[in-house]
This record gives sequence, C-alpha cells and structure tokens, in this order.
Amino acid sequence: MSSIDNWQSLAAKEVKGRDLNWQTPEGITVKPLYTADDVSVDPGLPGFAPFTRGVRASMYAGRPWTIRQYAGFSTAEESNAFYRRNLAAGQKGLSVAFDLATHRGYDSDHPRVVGDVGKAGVAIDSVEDMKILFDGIPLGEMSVSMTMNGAVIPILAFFIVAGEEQGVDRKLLDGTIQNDILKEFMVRNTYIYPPEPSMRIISDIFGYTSREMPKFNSISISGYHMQEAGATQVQELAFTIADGIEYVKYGVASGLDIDKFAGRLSFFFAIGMNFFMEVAKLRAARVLWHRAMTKLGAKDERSKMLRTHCQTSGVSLQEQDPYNNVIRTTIEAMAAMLGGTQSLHTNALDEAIALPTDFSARIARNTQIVIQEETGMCNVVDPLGGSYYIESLTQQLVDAAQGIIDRVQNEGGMAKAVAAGWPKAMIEEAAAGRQARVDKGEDVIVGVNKYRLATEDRIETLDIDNHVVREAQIARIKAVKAARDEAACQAALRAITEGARGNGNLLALAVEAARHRATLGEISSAMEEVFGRHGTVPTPVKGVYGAAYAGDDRYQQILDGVEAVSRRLERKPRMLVAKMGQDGHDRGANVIASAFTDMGFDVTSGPLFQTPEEACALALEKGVDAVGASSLAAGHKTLIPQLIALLREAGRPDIKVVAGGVIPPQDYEFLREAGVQGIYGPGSNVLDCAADMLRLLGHNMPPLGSELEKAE
Ligand code: MLC
Ligand code: 5AD
Repeated sequence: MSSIDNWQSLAAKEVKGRDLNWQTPEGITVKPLYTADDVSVDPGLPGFAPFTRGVRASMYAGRPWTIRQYAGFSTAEESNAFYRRNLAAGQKGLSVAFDLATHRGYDSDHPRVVGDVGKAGVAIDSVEDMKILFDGIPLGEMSVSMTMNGAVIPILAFFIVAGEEQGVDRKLLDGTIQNDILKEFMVRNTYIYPPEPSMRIISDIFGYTSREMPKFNSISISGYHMQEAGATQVQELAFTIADGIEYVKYGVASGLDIDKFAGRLSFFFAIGMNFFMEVAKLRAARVLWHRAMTKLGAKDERSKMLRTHCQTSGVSLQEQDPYNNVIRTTIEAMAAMLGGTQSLHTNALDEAIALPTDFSARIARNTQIVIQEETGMCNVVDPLGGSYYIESLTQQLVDAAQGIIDRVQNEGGMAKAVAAGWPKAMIEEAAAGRQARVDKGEDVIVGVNKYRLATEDRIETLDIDNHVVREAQIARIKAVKAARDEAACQAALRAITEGARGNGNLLALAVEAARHRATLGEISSAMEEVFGRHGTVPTPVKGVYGAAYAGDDRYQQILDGVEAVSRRLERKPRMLVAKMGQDGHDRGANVIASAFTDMGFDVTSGPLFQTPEEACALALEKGVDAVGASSLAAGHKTLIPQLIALLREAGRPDIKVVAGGVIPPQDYEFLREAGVQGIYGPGSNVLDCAADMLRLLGHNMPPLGSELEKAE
C-alpha cells in the first residue's frame, strides 16, 4: 500500500539508508519527496490577491512577458543602431546600459573617467546624446528601461526632454528608471551622494512622476545585484522587499498619498541556477509585497501588486567552455517565466568575458523567442501552481524572508540597516562560502571545477576603443556648450543648487537645466555642492573562507607557504587589493581580500574608484609586496599598465602586480607585456591564485593537488 511511511522505507532501501535531504545555501532543507501534506496554504487564482500565481488573470496566455534586452556600449549612435537591429529581430522593449562615467555623474571629459568612457555601457553627457540614442524610436510607443541610480536626476531629465523634442507628451512616456539607491550602498556601488540626500532624490522622483508621468515606473527595486554579489535567494528576497518598504515610507513621509505612487513601483530579480527555488522566489515575492503594502495602508490592489523584471544570472555564467552558458541561460529563463515575470533579459554566452556581440546577443534574444513561440509554454497560466514542491517552497521562502524583513523593521528600517552594514556583511559571508564550495568542488560548475576542457577555443568578443569614444564625446560636449545660451544654463544650474539646499523638486529643476543644454556632470555637480560625494572603504569579512577550508590539505599547503614567507620577511606578506576607475563590482575583490586574510596575508582593501595615482600612493604607504587589481568593467587595459608605470617611476618595480576579474584572453599578452605577473579570469580557483602569489614572493611552492589534476 502506498503511504508516506512505506515510501520512506522503500526509498531508504533503494539508497541503502543514504540521507537524501539537500541543504540549500539559504539553510532550507529540501526533501526528496513532497506530497499534499506539505502544502498548507491555498495559492488562490492568478490576477487575485495576494497574486501568488501571477499579477494578471490571463498572464502569458493574454500577453507574453516583454523581451527586454539590457544593452549599451560606446557612443549613442552605435547603441541606437544596435537597438534598432534588435527590435527588428523580435525584441519588444528597450533597456539602456550606461557607462560608469555616466553612472557616477561625470562627463566624458573628466580626468577620473579616462578608462571608463563608453566601456561598460553607452556614454551620455547631454540631451543631445539622449536624442541620438532614441533617434527613430518613438518614445510614446516604446517602453524604455534605464538602469540609472546615482545620476538619476540628469538622466531622467534628459529622457523627458528628448521625448519633448520628439513631440511626445510626458504623460505618454512609458518605461522604468532603476532609481534604487539602497542596493547601491549595499552591493552595486554606483552611488554619488550620501544616503540621506540620495533618499530625498527618490522622493522627488516619486513626486514628479506620479503627477506628470502616469505610465512611467518610478523605480525598479532590485535584488538582482544582491544575488550577483553572492546573496542567497532568501537574502535577495528579504532585502529587496525591505528596500521597497523603506521607499514607500520615505514617499509617504514626503507627503505623497501611498496609492498615488505605489502602483508604479516595480521590481527586479536575478534568476540563477537553483531552478525551483527561483520559481518559488518570484511567487513568494508577490505574497510578501502584498502583505507589506497592506500593512502600510495601501487600499488600491494595484499598489500591492508586485510587477517585476528578471535577468538571468551573470555570475552563473562562465568563461570556460562558454557554450554551456546558453544551456544555463535557457534553464534560468524558464524559471523566470514559470515564476511569472513581466519582463526578461537573457544574458549572452560571452557574459563572463565581454559585452555581447551581434552573434551572442541574437542567441540570447532567441532563447526567449523560442520559449514564447515554439514551446506552447505560454498557453497555460502558472503551470507549476499546485505542485506540492513549488507551493511548499513558496511558503518556506515567505517565512524565511519574513524573518529577515522583521529584523530589518525592528532595527529601524533598511536605510539604518544599510548604514549599520549588516546586510552587506551577510551577503559577503554567503559569497565567501559559495566561493569555498566551488573551489572545493562541492558546488559543481560544469567545465570549471568538473569536466574541464584541456584546451579552450577562443570565441570572438566585442572590443571597444575607449579612446575613440572619449574623443568623440569630448568634441560633442564642446559643441553643445558652444551653442547654448550660457546665462540661461548657468541660471538653471544655480536653481538646482538652491533647490538642493531647500526643497525644490530636483527633477523638475533638472528638466529645465536639460532644456538649456546643461551637461550631466554640471547637473550632478550642482547638487554635489550641497550634498557632497560619498566614498567608502570596503571591510571584507574574516574567517568564513578559512572555516570552510578547515582540514583541507591544499589549504594547509597555502598556510604553510604563507608562514614560510612570513618567517623570511619577518612580517606577514602584504597585499593591496585595488579597485581602480569607476567600476564598483566588488564581490571578487572582497572574496579575494577575505580569503587571503584568512590565509595569513596582511591585506589592505583599497577604496573604490581610485585613480592609478591614488592606488600607487596607497601601495607605497602600506609598503605592500604585491597589488591585486580587480577589474570587471573593461578598464584594465588603461588603468593597470598606468599603475605599473607609476610604481616603476616611484622606484618600486619590485612590487608585484596581478590582475583579476573580467579580462578577455586576447588581452592577456598586452597585460603581460605591460608587466602584469598573474591574470585570473572568472572561474579561477582562489587557492591556485594564492599559490601563484607565494611563488611570486619567492617561495618554492610545490604544485597544489588541483594544479596537478589540471596538468594531467
Ligand atoms: C500585461 N498587460 C496585460 C497583460 N499582461 N494586459 C492584459 N492582459 C495581460 N495578460 C499590460 C500591462 O498591464 C501593461 O500596461 C502593459 O501590458 C505592459 O506589460 P507589463 O507587464 O507592465 O510589462 P512591461 O511594460 O515590460 O513592464 C515591466 C515592468 C517594468 C513593470 C517590470 O518596470 C520594466 O520594464 N522593468 C524593466 C527593468 C529593466 O529592464 N532593468 C534592467 C536592469 S539591468 P499598463 O498600462 O498596466 O502599464 C541591471 C544590470 C546592471 O541593473 O547592474 O547594470
Ligand atoms: N550590455 C549588455 N549587458 C550588460 N550587462 C551589464 N552591462 C551590460 C551592457 N552594457 C549585464 C550583464 C551583467 C549584468 C549586471 O548586466 O549580464 O552581468
């Protein structure tokens, strides 16, 4: 007879008593079997509160999710041409990636951004660039997402004025601005101002858009970057919902009626490789948001409806054997749609190395089109609804995330928690734990720590000539400034500074300045005069990596090596982990700093956004033996050679420089010639990096077990 007890003994016999429970990184025990007994909550129907099964009654049977590929590079002209090609090939919505100079409020001619202009996104300095970006794309018809947080005021102002000059009433502008600053302070790091004025900017945007732009989503509350930084799904879920609660509270405190703006708040999640967990996460998110908004006093059901964009996970993709990335992205895309996303970006197979080419972008886009148009998967609403496992997991995620959300609320809300730093520390701890599991082969990554190819074929990747883009941008800035009414422009800029000092609506003031051709850097500076610029020094966690490795032979080899070097130097070996340029991706740098500290190195984590001059000065001041430069935003060819040259000029050519991050293999030779002594792309094993470092420091390090395997 089939009963759960009989099943248990039958299964135990089959596996000879082996424990089949799986402990996920978020501490959830996943059982090998789920039955009706595991489901305690009725998920209801799609289109009805709490929207567990989706925000629309008909979901994709009525209208499929928006295929919205995030992209931007080089100049506005090049990005515009790329968007037009993609729209012609079946993409449905636009999503703009800006370069890091733009994110951080610098014009392309600013000395701090020499390595960043046009690299990781498109450079936008003024309305004129924005107009070119959308040339031939009717802004009254196309929904446009813009991933902008730091320089959100000038960018949204340029967008509004570009629409105006296309003849589009701003009431018709459809789209989304990311505008989510809390997660920037936690994980993404493209903030400009300190937290308090940054939160005020968000309320100003809520105020303006709720009055003037009824179709525009005023924020995209993002968990994506938390997962990219190493957060577990429960952490991503909890901190994102808690961020949302905080924004609503600020909006209400600024005098807005909750139901006037909450219906245009939107969300953004990452979808990684834990398939069912990701499906359940989106369902849990909708339940949690509905609950939170009810508590905050929202009356309109639309205010309580969690609408979201998703992006497949960047960190899950690998440099090694990169065609596997197509498989990974397909699985992740299916989890996003089965979870009920409104909009989706699928990553390109060359993600771990460079920005997409036309070829890799086509495969990424077609992954969604094939699901929508060939599989019949869109014809049924929430097809996983009622699965014992999915329903049970949804409930477990709701409960686990609610626990963290309650802690945040009890401690005064997310802005306070972010200032206290514990959410970031929690995420970094999870990241270091994940890295250790991957290094030890406990978490399998095909083609990286298992089934690794003996030789890798190179794939063609996109390379952007940063100098050409910068020269073109500088020429346009000069032309814009020469043609404008200087007095009117300066008056508009002064009004922004006054508005920042008082309580003028900064977006409304910036729209006026944008009409007079003020640049992004000028508008940002006008606010910076009052708000100041925020800077942070990372404080990586200690002990996690070492604890994960306790008792491991290869780790012991490293500890012995560090000790030998320390005896010889009569101090610990000193290393600077440097982040140069406007690249704020610090997961890799933090993981390295944590791991090397645990191994016995004396590690200095340099502040974010340093110039090569500043990194060199810090290296000299700390008397380091080596610098590890982490680069994920393509500034490596400009910034790292500059650092090496500066160290040489300072009479310290002996300081070793290694590089890690997203570095295409075709740049290796260039970097080696410039003096880089070790290069560690994505998928590098941290123990191997440490062994190399010890060798560079003159230690006769025997090969580690893992290195022997690779050599075989
Ligand atoms: C949808 N609609 C339907 C329907 N489904 N109507 C009838 N029946 C159905 N079944 C209607 C909706 O009500 C809506 O109209 C319209 O169709 C559009 O649908 P949507 O579901 O709202 O989709 P969309 O317009 O695509 O908006 C999705 C969104 C939005 C709400 C999540 O915020 C968005 O597009 N976000 C994208 C964010 C993004 O791309 N971010 C990139 C980050 S990259 P109406 O009138 O109700 O609006 C990044 C990386 C990095 O951050 O770090 O750099
Ligand atoms: N074009 C396309 N995708 C991009 N991403 C970041 N910048 C760009 C760009 N300019 C994607 C990558 C990355 C994530 C944060 O966003 O997938 O991992």
